[in-house]
Amino acid sequence: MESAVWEKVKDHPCYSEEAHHYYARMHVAVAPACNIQCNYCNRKYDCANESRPGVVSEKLTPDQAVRKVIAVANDVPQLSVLGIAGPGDACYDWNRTRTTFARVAKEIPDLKLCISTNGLALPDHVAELCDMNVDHVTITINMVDPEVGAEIHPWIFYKHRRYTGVEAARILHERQMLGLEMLTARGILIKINSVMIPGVNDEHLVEVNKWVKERGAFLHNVMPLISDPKHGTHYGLIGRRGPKAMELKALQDRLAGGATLMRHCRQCRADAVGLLGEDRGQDFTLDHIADEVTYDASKRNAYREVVARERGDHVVAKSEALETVKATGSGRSLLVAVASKGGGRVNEHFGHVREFQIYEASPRGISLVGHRKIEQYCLGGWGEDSALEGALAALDGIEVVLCAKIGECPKARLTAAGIRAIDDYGYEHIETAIGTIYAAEFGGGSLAATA
Ligand code: CLF
Ligand code: SF4
Repeated sequence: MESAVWEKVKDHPCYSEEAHHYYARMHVAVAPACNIQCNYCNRKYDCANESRPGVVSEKLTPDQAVRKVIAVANDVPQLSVLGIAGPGDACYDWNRTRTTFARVAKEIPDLKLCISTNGLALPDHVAELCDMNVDHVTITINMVDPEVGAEIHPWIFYKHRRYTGVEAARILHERQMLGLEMLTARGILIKINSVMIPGVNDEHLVEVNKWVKERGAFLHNVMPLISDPKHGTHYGLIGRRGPKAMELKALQDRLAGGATLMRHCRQCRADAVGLLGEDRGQDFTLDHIADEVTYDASKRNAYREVVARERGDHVVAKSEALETVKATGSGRSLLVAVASKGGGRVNEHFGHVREFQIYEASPRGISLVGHRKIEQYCLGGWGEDSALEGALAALDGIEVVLCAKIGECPKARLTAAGIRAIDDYGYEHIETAIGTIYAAEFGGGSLAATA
């Protein structure tokens, strides 16, 4: 990667898989209005228990948003990016987006600014995005064929008119491509988000991947449709299902070699705060924030120094682990579910896991290929049997679970399901642990202990 590009992505948890172990994002829900309808979206208000895009607990004015950003920056040293990602469209609700960014940039100049948009209004704001030093823009592109698009986006509102069906999808498509080309020509890094909707665009996303690669997209993030009748979305209500974890992985594997894939997305809420995969949004609702807040850079600065050292060690550990894997001479791949709460280490107890990071080890590398959410197994000292059943279902296709600690009972249940639970590498770098296990499995190395 060119050094100028690395400088832009090295602290961005979404644009760099490595950075996501160390750095956090926050979203402020300042842009509630939207100019299109997606069949997977219901901009529901006040539902704190759901984690999916478009859902927020409170919408903010730009003034409130600035206070919140300062409060989070003072308290969450990992914070490196401010994103505006709904619950509507950041480019359509432009005045609120622009005002918020301008005010935050004045208070905390080193915070990266990031937006997510459906692309319809994007070309109108490219010049201002460049002026505001926005280096990262996400465009949600689910189709390049308007016939497919009409099944996903029933209407758009454009130039004071409502359009429907294929005509609407054609306009949306043209505006998305125009915005993408304008931004890449100006050196802004573009991530494309695509929602994988089985039976609608799953096959078609191969074509989308080609188009966005040809137009210079930096990353392509294929996310699973989240669909449930309780969400009140069109797809939820008609019973359109999301893809299974292994179906998503199969499509992502097919796309390897095309536009570079992002595989660590957590489909954040529009008011998410914290490392990807954790959400501290409820700690920073307005009732937790003082009326007057002043930015104090000390915690963030101290944290950056620690991360710089940690990252150096991590790079060495990764390269040694890859050598260990290659030295086995095996061509096999191994899927491992890792319990981690950050820092790139195996540092979470099995009973506390809410999501596993999924790694694939093979002679090509040891890479994060996804995550699986589960219900927390241990609550208040007791293991919940139903949660364990859910975890077993979520671990479909996984051969090894790596965690800092696991009790005898869940370990035995995992073993009975054909999954080995290993807790001998607690607080090790993830790649070091996986490399050692891989060598023991396929290369005759010795393993500290296995279930
Ligand atoms: Fe937010 Fe999106 Fe910026 Fe990241 S999220 S606006 S690029 S700062 Fe990241 Fe969350 Fe996935 Fe988005 S994990 S949903 S990709
Ligand atoms: Fe919802 Fe975003 Fe689609 Fe608008 S563009 S309908 S906010 S998912």
